[in-house]
Amino acid sequence: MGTDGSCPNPPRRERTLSRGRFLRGFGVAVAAAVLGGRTVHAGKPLDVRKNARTLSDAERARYVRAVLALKQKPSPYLEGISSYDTFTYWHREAFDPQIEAAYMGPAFLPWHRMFLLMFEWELQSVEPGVTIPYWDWTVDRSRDSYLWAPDFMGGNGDPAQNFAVTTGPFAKGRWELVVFDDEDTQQIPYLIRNLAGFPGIPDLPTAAEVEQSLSIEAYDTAPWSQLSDVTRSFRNNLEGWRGCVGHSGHMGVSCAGPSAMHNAVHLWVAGEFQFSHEEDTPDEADDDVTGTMAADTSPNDPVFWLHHANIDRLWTEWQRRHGIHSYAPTAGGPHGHNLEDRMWPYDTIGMTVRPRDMLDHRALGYAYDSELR
Ligand code: CU1
Repeated sequence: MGTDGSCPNPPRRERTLSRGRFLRGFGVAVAAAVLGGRTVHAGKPLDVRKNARTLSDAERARYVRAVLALKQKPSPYLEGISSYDTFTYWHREAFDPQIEAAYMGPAFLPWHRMFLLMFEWELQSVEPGVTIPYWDWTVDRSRDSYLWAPDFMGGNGDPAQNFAVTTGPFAKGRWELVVFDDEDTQQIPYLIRNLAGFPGIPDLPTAAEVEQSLSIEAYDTAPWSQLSDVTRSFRNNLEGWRGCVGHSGHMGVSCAGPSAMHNAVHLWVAGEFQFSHEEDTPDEADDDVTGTMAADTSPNDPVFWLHHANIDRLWTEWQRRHGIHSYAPTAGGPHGHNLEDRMWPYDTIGMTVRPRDMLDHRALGYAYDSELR
């Protein structure tokens, strides 16, 4: 985890061995061409994703109910795991150095667009009509925001309990984490948050930073990674890598940070702290621990979806200004990141999902309230 203050999801690590162990338990249960059936929305009104701060009490309750239900619902895609945890699992595996499907490259935005859409379909399977709300962190930027209320995402972690979240629907004892990072030796089965407690990230990104990001003309630039020039690559600017050096491709990129934009939001929520063991022995020093949102398994924290809905919304705004079909590259990017490449894991469940298929969000059946005003 990003204890060096640079990256919420540190690049390049070896996890192939234990990944195999994890996979064996699941197997692929369903191979359905889901996208083909779901993208045809002719005549159907658009699903509207709303600013979370505008939800009524009933809408907030319905959203929370849907999320909780997915933790009980068996996965339609993988055996032996809940619908909810399927997404956490896919997200973690996307960091496999052999896969690199979701971050640190041009597909960051289209990959997550599909990820959110599939999560939304699952939500709608238990609560028809529900949509993922978005968290505009340029406006709702305090630790006292409505977001952290006990009827929504639940509160900050309790410092007396190693920053366990103890309030709200996703509190310790009510919301159990089961998918962990392979390198996570502690495997703490509850949410951890230390809001605004990450070194170097006291505040969430500002509206001015968002505006700067949206003004960048090119979607992305070579070398199509964390190394892409953040003054010229909208994607890398928004993803939030800063001060990265090294070689693109496998191994060898390190980022001095400080993280910005998307990455910074992950770290701001997660925070960092010293985990205190109940019975410390002299040879067992306290470890530096980061919160749930800093891990490869960050979807374990349900605020992940609200954050990424906002990121997706910012992409729609960039597309409105710079052209909906602006995407790069068509070739020369990492596998899975070129316009026509099939993206993992969707290809493993019989779906053909390419960045090209993700460009027009309205054709996918949804819009944001901010673009309909
Ligand atoms: Cu993210």
